[in-house]
Amino acid sequence: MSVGKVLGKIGAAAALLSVALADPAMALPHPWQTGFQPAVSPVMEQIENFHTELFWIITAVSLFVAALLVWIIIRYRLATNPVPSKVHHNTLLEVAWTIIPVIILVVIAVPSFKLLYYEAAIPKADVHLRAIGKQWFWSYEYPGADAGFTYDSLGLSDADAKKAGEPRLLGVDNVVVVPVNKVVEVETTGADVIHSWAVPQFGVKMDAVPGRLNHTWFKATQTGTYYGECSELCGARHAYMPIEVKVVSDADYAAWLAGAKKKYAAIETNTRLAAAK
Ligand SMILES: [Cu+2]
Repeated sequence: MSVGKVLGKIGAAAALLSVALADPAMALPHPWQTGFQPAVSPVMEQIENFHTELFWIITAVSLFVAALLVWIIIRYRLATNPVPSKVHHNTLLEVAWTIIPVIILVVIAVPSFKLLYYEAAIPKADVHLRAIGKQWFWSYEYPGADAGFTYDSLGLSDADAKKAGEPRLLGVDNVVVVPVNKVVEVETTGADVIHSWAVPQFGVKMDAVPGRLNHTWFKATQTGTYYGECSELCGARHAYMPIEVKVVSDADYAAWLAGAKKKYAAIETNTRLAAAK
């Protein structure tokens, strides 16, 4: 490969990266990505903050242990310390290396539990969505008097994704549509085996278990298209049941809802929840 070609590739990658960083709604995973995709919900923002806090604590502990190790290797090597110490008790030291890790664990536990409870306490929902995992696609239900329809959402083939301008293995035929800045309560269940409904930018990952109805929530703070994957190994085509969520304005949501009621009303579904058997 010529130098020009390599530079061209680097330029293209940098352009892709700058687009991804500038616009969370365009933030698809990209090669060499090490951080999260940009947060688009309050839960994901808090997950990121917690992750950053943990990162610094872990870094400090690792550097301290590594430095101690290097110091001991050098200071107490055979050449400088030919007669090993026979000391086998030091109460102060033992109390210190018990208490200090306990304090570090408590410092980690407090924000961890706060976040856990924040995720678990579902605020009053504006929109209810049911995601039913099936081998190997998702069915969605918009329950309630103002909606009341069901549809299947299948991953696109490579050729169809290309035609539709959708990313490979992430685009679907019938997307989930939700309004921006509204609390969406998601109920998940499985119709056959365990699946998991996950959208990283919302900080959502909830198992879809046959015979159970699990609850989670998100509030998307920016319009755009967000992607996820089934995140529980569910069989041969586990990697081919993506999730695509379009976050739109209230007006666009109302328009979509009206159209979806008509579009999906005529479709006979064979949704059979294990929970309802
Ligand atoms: Cu699955």
